[in-house]
Amino acid sequence: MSEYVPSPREFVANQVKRYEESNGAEGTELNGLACVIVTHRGQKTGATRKTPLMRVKAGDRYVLVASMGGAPKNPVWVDNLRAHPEVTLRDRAEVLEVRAREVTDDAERARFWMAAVEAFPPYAEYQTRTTRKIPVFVLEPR
Ligand code: F42
Repeated sequence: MSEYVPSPREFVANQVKRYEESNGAEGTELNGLACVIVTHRGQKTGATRKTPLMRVKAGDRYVLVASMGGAPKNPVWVDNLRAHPEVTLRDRAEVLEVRAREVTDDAERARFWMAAVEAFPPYAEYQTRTTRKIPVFVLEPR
């Protein structure tokens, strides 16, 4: 495992620290809604990166939404997952070794998008803020 480089966003780096140090007992929510931590590999630096995301499940699958608050550009973790889809997902005390697959089929995406908005309603508003089609990934067993 390459060196972990924390997010330059202090709030994000702190949440990852609390979440992992408490083995998923603390730092697991944002505004009272559940979060997960995705550990992935930097596609430029090869560094280990850890990104908190809202916890979205569709059936037994986890779904990742690259909303970035509806910003015009994708978060760069999207580049990492596209280059290195083998990631680790932490959901509280559970840690899963999975593979991220970007969802391109419209019907499949609509199903996952519905689950995402149900889990975190602001996603719907974020999508109205940008012409960027917010990337959606589904995590599958390796
Ligand atoms: N972001 C979302 O997009 N969706 C969510 O559901 C979400 C939920 C959430 C909950 C709690 C919380 O604290 C944060 C949450 N966020 C959510 C924000 C999320 O954690 C990320 O901070 C945000 O999505 C931005 O991701 P980012 O990967 O763009 O992060 C930037 C700030 C970053 O870390 N940049 C680094 C830097 O030094 O500027 C580089 C990181 C990196 O991966 N570099 C790659 C490398 O090789 O090391 C190269 C990447 C490239 O292609 O440039």
